[in-house]
Amino acid sequence: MTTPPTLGPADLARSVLARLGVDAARLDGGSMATFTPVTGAQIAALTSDTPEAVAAAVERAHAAFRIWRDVPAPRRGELVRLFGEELRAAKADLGRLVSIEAGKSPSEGAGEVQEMIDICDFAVGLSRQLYGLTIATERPGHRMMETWHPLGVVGVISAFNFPVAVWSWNTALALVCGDSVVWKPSEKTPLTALACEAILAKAVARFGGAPEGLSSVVIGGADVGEALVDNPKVALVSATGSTRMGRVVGPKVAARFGRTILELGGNNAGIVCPSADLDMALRAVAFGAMGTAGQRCTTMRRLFVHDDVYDALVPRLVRAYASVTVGNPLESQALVGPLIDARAFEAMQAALAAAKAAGGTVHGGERADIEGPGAYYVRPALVEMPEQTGPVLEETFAPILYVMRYTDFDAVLEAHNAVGAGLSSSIFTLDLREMETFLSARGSDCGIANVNIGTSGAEIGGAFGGEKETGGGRESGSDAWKGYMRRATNTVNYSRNLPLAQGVVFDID
Ligand code: UN1
Repeated sequence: MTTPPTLGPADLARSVLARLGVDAARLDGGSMATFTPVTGAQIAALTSDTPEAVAAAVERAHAAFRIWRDVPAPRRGELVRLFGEELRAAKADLGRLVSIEAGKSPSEGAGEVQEMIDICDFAVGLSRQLYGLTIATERPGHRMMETWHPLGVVGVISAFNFPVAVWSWNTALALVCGDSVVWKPSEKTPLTALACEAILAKAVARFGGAPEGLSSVVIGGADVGEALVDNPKVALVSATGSTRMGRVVGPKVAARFGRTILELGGNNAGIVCPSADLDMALRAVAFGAMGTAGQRCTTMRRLFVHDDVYDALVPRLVRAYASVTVGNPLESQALVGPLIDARAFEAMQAALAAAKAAGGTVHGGERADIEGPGAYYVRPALVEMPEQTGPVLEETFAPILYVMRYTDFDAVLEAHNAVGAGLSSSIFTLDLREMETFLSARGSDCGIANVNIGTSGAEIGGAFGGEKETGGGRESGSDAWKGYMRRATNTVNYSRNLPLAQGVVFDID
């Protein structure tokens, strides 16, 4: 057991913010109240930025970009290296603040900050590897190549559930790529954003000479987000949130020919095959479905279990659901913390009612009386469904796992892919044919397809994102950096002739 802190979460948040260098004067007097889901208590009342203030931040970011793009990329990487150092020093405090503001367990709060450190390390290496191709040309005495150039201002819109990591994935890459950043955090988690701003400011001060306005935070609701999305000087909008949000943001940015990286909803599934290691599947499903109180984009929401192993696995899962610890993440070792707010609770209850109406058998899902009426703790719900209908087809951002039987492998692949979202997926099997088929062109249609691990908890080294209604964007590792740069194809003629491509003749006297 950890020793209960003497301060309530609101006071604890304020002391952490002060330690991280956030000016206390910013926390009061505004009309944007922020709460901790841990107890429901108010922490702060921030002042929202106006759309004019957002425009001014974009102007400053654009001016900063024009300077930053000329700084050599490895030198830009040095700023990110320093940021990684500052994050290491701030890990405990920032992780704690994530737990207070988003309700994550201490281990998940710290894990989120670790993702930030990891992406910084990745981006530092990348700052010396922004490689372009050289390409064989059809013309003698010519050279063809690709060069990658900084893109401009990146607008980052992030969600409450990964309040700091997703920003860092974007920002660490954007900075080494020569871009500037304006960040609109979720209105549910602005304090962790202010903390990140303060931590980055320490790295900027040590770096010396970074242009003013290189990375900034704008606070507010939909109007603030819209001001970013509509601003033609924002070259790339990287937005994480619901598919509904993406349906608004995507067309708006496309209408001005801006670029987007959309990381939207997921309806991630696991398939447990007859040969699966059931002990392993049990643990993986438990973490994937109940971890972070079911509030990850990558949370496992559907589980298909083969008829042969259903009765060996599902009753054990039901017992794990009944015994998992739910509680105040600041004062206990509970694995499952609170839902973010009342709306999340209502959405969960509505989905469970719909599942029941569709013939589902619900285990768990009731509200847990922890920390009084302003906090929304629930028992995670496992729902045995006769088929994939109704709420099973939708993402409900809460800990609900719909479990279904299957008998035919091809049919289960069809069912797996028969939802709108396409983020993450996993299969539990020791059968090579099943595994390879799942990973093949006719297998999982998701951006992430795993074998013998769950759907969540991706490392930063891979490209993160998904297909279909998940939006198609990719962030963090692999070559996701290309989304933050513009590509130029260059053909250089070092001969004394001017041969035209495709053998075209155009002779003038
Ligand atoms: C998200 O939920 O928005 O794979 C991101 C994971 C984390 C990131 C999730 N690395 O679960």
